[in-house]
Formats: sequence, structure tokens, C-alpha cells
Amino acid sequence: MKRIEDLALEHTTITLDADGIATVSLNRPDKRNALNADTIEELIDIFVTLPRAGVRACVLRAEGTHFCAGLDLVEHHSEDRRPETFMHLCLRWHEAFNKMEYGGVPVIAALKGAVVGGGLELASAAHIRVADAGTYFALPEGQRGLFTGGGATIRVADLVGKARMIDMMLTGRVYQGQEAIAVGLAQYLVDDSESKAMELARAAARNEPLSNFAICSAISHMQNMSALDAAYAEWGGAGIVNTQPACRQRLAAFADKSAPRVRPNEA
Ligand code: 1HE
Repeated sequence: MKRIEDLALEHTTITLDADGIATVSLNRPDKRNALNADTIEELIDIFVTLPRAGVRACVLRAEGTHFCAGLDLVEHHSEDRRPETFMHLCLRWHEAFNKMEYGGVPVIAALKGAVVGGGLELASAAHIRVADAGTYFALPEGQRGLFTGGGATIRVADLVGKARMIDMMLTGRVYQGQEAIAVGLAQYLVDDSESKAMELARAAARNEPLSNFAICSAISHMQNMSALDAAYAEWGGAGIVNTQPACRQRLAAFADKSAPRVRPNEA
């Protein structure tokens, strides 16, 4: 089993703080963090390793002014790929993003600048998306003579709905600001997406890891099931999570009135 410190990373970096919060950075700012094949392999390695390395939450961020420009179009052009080669590449993208979404570790994406094409596919595999005023979302595949291949037909359609996704792809429509929040592309719009993402990661990291594992894998799995099967899987998961020894202390604190109560936000 690989450890975080053993990962050979060229286009990404990872750091781990004392609270078990990992910061994963895309690190090709001169190429606007476009995703070449090697970066995808690094993301697979990272998101295979994180859940077994005791990581409690992860912030996914980027160097430079843009989060991610999507598929490396220059590499794709120079490789002049055959259909089966690109299909295999898509499988690697799916592997990376599935490991993120189903891995059980909360991933919070700190967005900025362009979150486009495959960059939006990457962001949509995170569990929480935080945008700033300069963040904008688009699916320019149609304009490039391409189609999505990194899971957008599943995840972006899930976030914004089929009609909006088709509009984005046909017309190049860009969403930003409050409108992007309203359609579901991000859950937070703030001045500083990185510090907000870290604040959210710290909040999530205070939960029991087994609860977070269920939240960050079971909900996604259950979306793929019939309602009847999802209900069946839910009681199995709840049976394990809700009887974990670690939750007894939290329940005791509620029972003896020392645990904080759920209150409305202050005005
Ligand atoms: C790239 C890429 C890229 C920039 N692949 N190299 N994605 C797109 O259609 C988005 C394409 N990119 C852009 O629209 C713009 O570059 C940005 C809005 C992201 C940034 O603009 P800007 O003015 O800051 O940068 P730039 O001058 O356009 O690019 C700077 C460098 O980044 C330049 O390299 P250089 O070596 O000439 O300096 C660009 O070539 C490079 N660069 N974006 C490769 N995408 C699994 S299927 C997924 C399908 C898709 O993702 S389609 C959507 C692709």
C-alpha cells in the first residue's frame, strides 16, 4: 500500500496537516492546470491513497489563477488519439473521479477562475464546491468539436439538470456568481474560496470518520440504485455507523446536556 510520502507527483502536490486535513493542489498553472494523462494518473494515486492514510478531509485547490482548463487539448492534438485510446483514457478519468466521490473522505473544492470542461468534471466529483467572485463554469466541448468524457453526463447533469447542461454544451453558456450558486454548480460563493474550503474541511474533520465515510460514499452509491435497493443499503449502513463505539460518547454528551444544540443562524 502506497503512503502519501511515497507518491511520485509532478503535476500535483499534497500536504497533510496535524489535524489530518490533506491539501491537494493542481500544479500546472502555466497550462491553466489542464489535465494531461499523467495528471490523471497522479489523481488516481492520490485518491486511492488518502482514504487509507488516516486523512479526515481534503481541500482540492489549484496553483495560479484558474482552477482547471479541462482536458489537455494540446496533448490531445499532438497524440492524435484513436477512439479506443481515448476510451481507455476516459476510463482513467472515471477511475480518478470515482475514487474521489466514492472514497469516503470529504473532498472540498476551492474554485477560482476557469472551471471548464474536464475541470468542471473534476470539481463535480468533489463533495462540496466553493466558488469566489472570479470563478466561472462552462462546458466548451461543443465549441471544440468534442464531447464530455470525464463523467459530466452523470455529475454535471446531476448538479444542474439535463436541460441546463445541454444548453451549456450547445451554446457555450457561462455561469458565474450568484447564478452559478442558484443552478447548483457550487454551494458557497465567498471572497476567499481557499480559506472557506479549509474552514469547511475542518468542520467535516470533526465528525467521526465512519460517519463521513458513509456520507461521502453511500449517498453517491444510493443515487445509482432503485429506491427500494437504496433503502435496503441505507439500513445496512446505518446499522454499522449508528452503533459505532465512537458515537456513544457523543450520544452521552447529548443525553447529559453538555453537547451543543442545533440552533438557527444568527441574523
Ligand atoms: C491549455 C489549456 C488546455 C490553457 N489544454 N493547454 N478546455 C477548454 O476548452 C478551455 C481551454 N482554455 C481556455 O479557454 C483558456 O486557456 C483559459 C480560459 C482556461 C485561460 O485563459 P488564459 O488567457 O489565462 O490562458 P491562455 O493564454 O489561453 O493559455 C495559457 C497557456 O495554457 C497556453 O500554453 P502556452 O504553452 O502557449 O503558454 C495554453 O495552451 C495552455 N492551456 N488551456 C492545454 N485545455 C475527458 S473529456 C474532457 C473534455 C474537455 O475538457 S473539453 C474542454 C477543454
